[in-house]
Amino acid sequence: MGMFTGKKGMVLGVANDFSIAWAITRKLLDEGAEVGFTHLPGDKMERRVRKLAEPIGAKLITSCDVQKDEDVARVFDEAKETYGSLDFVLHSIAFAPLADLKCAFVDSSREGFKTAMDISVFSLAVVARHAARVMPDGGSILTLTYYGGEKVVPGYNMMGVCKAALDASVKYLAYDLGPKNIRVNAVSAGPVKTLAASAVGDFDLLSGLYVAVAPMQRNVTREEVGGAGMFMLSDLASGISGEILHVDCGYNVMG
Ligand code: 0WD
Repeated sequence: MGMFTGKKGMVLGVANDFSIAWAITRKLLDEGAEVGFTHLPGDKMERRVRKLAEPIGAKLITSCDVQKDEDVARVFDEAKETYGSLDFVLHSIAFAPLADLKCAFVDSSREGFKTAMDISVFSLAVVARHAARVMPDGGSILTLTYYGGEKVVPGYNMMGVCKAALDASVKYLAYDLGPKNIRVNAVSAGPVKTLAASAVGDFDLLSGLYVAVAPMQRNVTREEVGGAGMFMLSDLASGISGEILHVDCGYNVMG
């Protein structure tokens, strides 16, 4: 019997099998979880997610643009119909327009900032609000953040400001939902090569920096981020809420 036997959850943010959300999902599946998925609207995005979700027998695969309140509400209505209730939700979503991601924060656009904050930060609050409706016995909500929200990481630009706001959101949501026995946490992952990462700065330069600076002198693996994410969603972490767990080979402790 696995740690997640009999437990059900929704995963938002699988783009392909390189996605951090997929690495966490695999660990959840290993432990016996039942998982439903959302994908961005559009045939291409749906096909990508179905390719991964159908072989594992996912009962719910549905579209969701987190910028639309009605989409998020519908996802959790469908989750209730499909699963009755949920034990966990993984929010592994971030976006900023490429032009704003690539330029210095000082030069970024107002529209780009609104979009990036809406998708990468506020969506966690909306997801948590609707997820809470289908977690009558409590639950665990996890998001993904990055050190660039704590300290300046050259090239992370606008997304660093978003992650700072996301980290604060985790703490306020943990406070809001704690009385319902719903935990809200984040895993702060070191660089992992994914679609989203390829849009951020110079990935090879950044991962080289981790090898040079991190106490463990290497980069974190996808599997390690997956395992830590699974842990935070599991009952083993039942006393942890409002936490930003660094899974970065120790990089964050260096001055
Ligand atoms: O090194 C890394 N890859 C790190 C990533 C280090 C630390 C943190 N993270 C974070 C990211 O900032 C993000 O919050 O992990 C999270 C997941 O990122 P990922 O796994 O690196 O990236 P990816 O596989 O691209 O998944 C992000 C997904 C989108 O994929 P694409 O690339 O197609 O945009 O976020 C989803 C989408 O599936 N997404 C949305 N979902 C719903 N509504 C929306 C939206 N409006 N926009 C993006």
